[in-house]
Amino acid sequence: PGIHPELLRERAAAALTAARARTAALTDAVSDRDLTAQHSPLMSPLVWDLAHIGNQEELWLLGRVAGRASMHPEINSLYDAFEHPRSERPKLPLLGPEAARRYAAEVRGRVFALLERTPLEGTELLDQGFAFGMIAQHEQQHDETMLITHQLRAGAPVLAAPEPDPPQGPPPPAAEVLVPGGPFIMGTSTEPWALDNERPAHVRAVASFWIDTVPVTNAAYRAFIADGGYREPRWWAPEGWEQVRAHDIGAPLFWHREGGQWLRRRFGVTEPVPDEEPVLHVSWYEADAYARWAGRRLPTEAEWEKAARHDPASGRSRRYPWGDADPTPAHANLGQRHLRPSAAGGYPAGASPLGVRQLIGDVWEWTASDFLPYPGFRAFPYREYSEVFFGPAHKVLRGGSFAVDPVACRGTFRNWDLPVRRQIFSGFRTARDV
Ligand code: AVJ
Ligand code: FE
Repeated sequence: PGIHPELLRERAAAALTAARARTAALTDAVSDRDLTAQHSPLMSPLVWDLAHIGNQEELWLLGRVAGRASMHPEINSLYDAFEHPRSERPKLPLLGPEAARRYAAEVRGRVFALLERTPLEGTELLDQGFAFGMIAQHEQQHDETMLITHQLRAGAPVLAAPEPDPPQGPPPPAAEVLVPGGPFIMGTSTEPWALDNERPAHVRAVASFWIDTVPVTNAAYRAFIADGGYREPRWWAPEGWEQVRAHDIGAPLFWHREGGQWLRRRFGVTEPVPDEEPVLHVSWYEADAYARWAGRRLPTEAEWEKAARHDPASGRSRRYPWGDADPTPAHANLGQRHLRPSAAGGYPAGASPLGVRQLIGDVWEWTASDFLPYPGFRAFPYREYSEVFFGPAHKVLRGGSFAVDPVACRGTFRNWDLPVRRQIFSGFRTARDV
């Protein structure tokens, strides 16, 4: 039974509109000078993300779907992420803030007209509104990237959001959960807007393992620091140890010590590091070293997904840990409703069938696994989304952070990055063999 075409159209329009509201909030919050400045060589100027969002939307929806010629062919190469590394983007003849806003708005106006009269079926790209959903997810992904740029920006705070509630409901009964070994269904062949790397659904077996009920907290991570974790090469992968020594790293990014206390800077505010919050802004190497110090290890990607989706009662894999229903604020901390992760131990309504908590939202969780294609993978609709990143250079992150919009978050969603990266909203949980 297909979804009613008008409902699909409404969903696509709502997803595009929500993404643009977030883009506007992130880019209207700062001056033109801040939009064109480079706040870190790791990031693009915000004004690049803004026009890149419009350009990808133009290329895919007006170009590939509607078959129209480029509005401004000369700018396409400026906004091709593969032609210019982030560190060089400020030197490009980019559209200025007003021109970038106007361009993105003009594309959007034409896209809404297209959506009105395009059947959401007939081709793989249009099926169930996929191309429109892909573009809404792309914009939300860049909104998270822009939020990372905001976090790296110096100066007074410009963003605000309510604090998350303290944990609601009963605390988890135990610190770790036993996930029984055996096969489960990993990935998806039915989720309409799932991206190519999440496909196809396939059977994967894992051995029984224990996994942390909640992500590793700042308090737990501080014990690793206090125990000299950053001074002990035996806990570290060789490249991680090299990074620690070369950059004199001794704590997560944005932490510093003052008067015997750990403080951290968060969107322009300095505050004591909160004990019960999941640790944030750690590299894969830091996560891996902590786990080794704790006598544990990172979960593999398959273990993470089995813990998150497998329902032992039915043998099915769920869309989310709590079931197939779309996320609500009771399930998970998503969508930049807050500017930080929620304390560990909340969201009982978002628990998996076995009782694992906060798998979705709060912090991206590093896994032990390299980013690799599933058996039967097919690049769609372009090789540069996933395929060119497959291999041992990138590690997989799962679950999504507080900065991920629900449209770009599912039990099957896969993120990836270099193991040295720590400006992303990354944390982790640990596991152990039985
Ligand atoms: C999936 C988050 C790794 O931002 O590099 C954005 C998403 N791809 N534009 C990224 C993406 C093309 C991608 N990540
Ligand atoms: Fe992009």
